[in-house]
Amino acid sequence: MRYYDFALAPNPRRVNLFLAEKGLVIDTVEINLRGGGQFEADFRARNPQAMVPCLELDDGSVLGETMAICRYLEVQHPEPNLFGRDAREVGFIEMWNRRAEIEGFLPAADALRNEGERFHGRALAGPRDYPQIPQLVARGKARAAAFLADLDAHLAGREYVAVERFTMADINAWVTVEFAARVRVEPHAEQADLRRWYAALAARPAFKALPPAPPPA
Ligand SMILES: N[C@@H](CCC(=O)N[C@@H](CS)C(=O)NCC(=O)O)C(=O)O
Repeated sequence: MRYYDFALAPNPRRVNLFLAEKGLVIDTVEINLRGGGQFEADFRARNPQAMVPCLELDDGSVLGETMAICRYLEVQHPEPNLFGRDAREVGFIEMWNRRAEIEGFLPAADALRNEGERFHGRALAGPRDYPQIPQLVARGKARAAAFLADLDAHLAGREYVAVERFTMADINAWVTVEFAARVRVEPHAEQADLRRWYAALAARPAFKALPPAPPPA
């Protein structure tokens, strides 16, 4: 099994936190997205999606998608459980995984990739080029800010996002908040519950071991 990573990019960071929380160490190849490593022939032959993270299994097949990779590994390494032990946990963890990704992470990605030269013609990750749509920058920031506000309200009186213990939903929401900072959407001073939760997770060994995220664009 071989894991293809780029430790600065937000989707691999979700997998990296999952691996660290599980205490898993996997043979890892760093694909330098800033140098176009995702388009090199060898990597594209393995993964025509030209994205990281992905996991090459021992039979040579390649599993893409952050959540699919984490779910695959959770089945192989069930403890500590991060995706739910019963129907209630599974349901709420899945709900917050999807909310974090759809309402926070993807809007922040819209804001990042539809502005500036760096992603000119590359408004979406993947093998196809798409032009930027500048109007998506403001909308993406507004939606990411709304996600942070909703998360702050939800966290009042709660230690963790989905259930009464640390789960994958915390990883997804935390990386979403970290990623939103790259487009200068950050928790407000008065969002005390969001700040408390974010700081508590940042103090966990797995989070402390993560290399710092890139500064705001
Ligand atoms: N839906 C995929 C998205 C993966 C993705 O967007 N990866 C980015 C890094 S965060 C990438 O590989 N970008 C390559 C590019 O921009 O060309 C997942 O959840 O894993």
